[in-house]
Amino acid sequence: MLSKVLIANRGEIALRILRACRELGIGTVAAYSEADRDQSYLSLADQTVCIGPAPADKSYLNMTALLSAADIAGADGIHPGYGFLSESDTFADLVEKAGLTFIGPRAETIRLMGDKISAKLSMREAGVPCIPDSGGPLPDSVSEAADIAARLGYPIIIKASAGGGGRGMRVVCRPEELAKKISSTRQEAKLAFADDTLYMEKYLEYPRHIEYQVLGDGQGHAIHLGERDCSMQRRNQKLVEESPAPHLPDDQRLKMGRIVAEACVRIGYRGAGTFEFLYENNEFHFIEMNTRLQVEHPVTEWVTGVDLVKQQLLIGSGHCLELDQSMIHPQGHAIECRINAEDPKTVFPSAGRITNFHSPGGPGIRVDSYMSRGCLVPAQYDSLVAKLVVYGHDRQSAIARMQTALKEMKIEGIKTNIPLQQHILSDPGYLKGGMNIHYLEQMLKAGDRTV
Ligand code: MV4
Repeated sequence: MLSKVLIANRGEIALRILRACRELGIGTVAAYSEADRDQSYLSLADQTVCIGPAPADKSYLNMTALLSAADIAGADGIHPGYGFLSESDTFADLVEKAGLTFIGPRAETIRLMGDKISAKLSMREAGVPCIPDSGGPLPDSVSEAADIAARLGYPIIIKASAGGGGRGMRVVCRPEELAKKISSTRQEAKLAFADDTLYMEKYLEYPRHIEYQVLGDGQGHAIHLGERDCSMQRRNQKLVEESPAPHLPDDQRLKMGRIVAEACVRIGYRGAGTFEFLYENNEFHFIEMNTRLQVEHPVTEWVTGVDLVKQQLLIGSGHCLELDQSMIHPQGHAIECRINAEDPKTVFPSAGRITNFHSPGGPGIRVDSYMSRGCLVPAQYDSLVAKLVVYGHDRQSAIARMQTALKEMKIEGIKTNIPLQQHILSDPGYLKGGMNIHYLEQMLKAGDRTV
């Protein structure tokens, strides 16, 4: 077993990882920036190390500082959480070269999936259904690109191969727009990712975003833990996630799970991962794989009963997967609302001191948060301050619980999106379930409200 893990992250996910380590008897080193020095979760760690000033590039993204901290503290593993360095193949490489364990996939797997063209090629080869695309990098010649677009049929979407998560993409509806949009996407990709490789896909207009959770041990075993519906999003920010995905036929749900687990075995996947799909006209289309733990992992934990962070730590310790597919039987329904520190009208981040915090409780309620009364929500980082997760024996009872919990939750001193979450949880479309990725933005526009 790993003996001491450095947590290269902050906030609720640092706390989540601390708790899992303690349960397994693994020592903990919490890395923190100057902006987080007074956070209460740090007191749960065996050791703490300041890794630099507030700006993320000087602290949570500072590979050298994190590696020195791990060295000084005597850690033998590093958990990157999500965001920050969690999908950096360079960091994973450096960690392993320093003789430590990176808790995540091998650096080559991160690299393979980070390049969206190679990710799709390898997944298509492994039998995962993908959206029709250019089959490789988009050629420099505009007329050749136009031929590919014509073959796919408009509308098409141009994406940066080094992008992902919604960055560096353009939808093209008519051939006249193609040349201009290719060149602007190329420019943006070069600037943002220092790589202007592009690819083209058929654009799906009204898909749902459904993703599959997987675990692999890199030793020939892999399982899936069902799916999550993450279609309730605004500006590429997920707001509500749930498992199982509403109105998805069971045979299809299971078939896609078998396909992704098999694909993980094929590529020797190690650790926790997520297959992102667009689901339209009763069909799944793979778009990307995330090679890390995700924000919304608790909904999967609740319906499957599997502690995903503990599994990551066991796999990182070199254990074979202790679970097999026959042990996974998702039950009931779980929903997560992301609670963000932001102005509900402008969606502008709202930092400051928490003057009062009341967390809801009772059966079927889980709150993952680093907040306490008097704590500081720094302006430098992601605005997520809490995840409110509920469980019910079915979707309807989970929704009732979430409505009650949202009313009970109190966060004072900063602005939050709790009013927006209450609005969503009483919206007829949400209550029906199965809305597409554009639904929320349309609903907010139609209601002429910005909360
Ligand atoms: C797409 C698409 C439609 N067609 N690809 C945006 C995030 C990134 N992970 C992929 N994205 C999309 N790719 C094709 N071929 C629509 C989106 C998309 C989206 C996807 C998932 C969740 C929210 C989204 C919001 C806008 C666009």
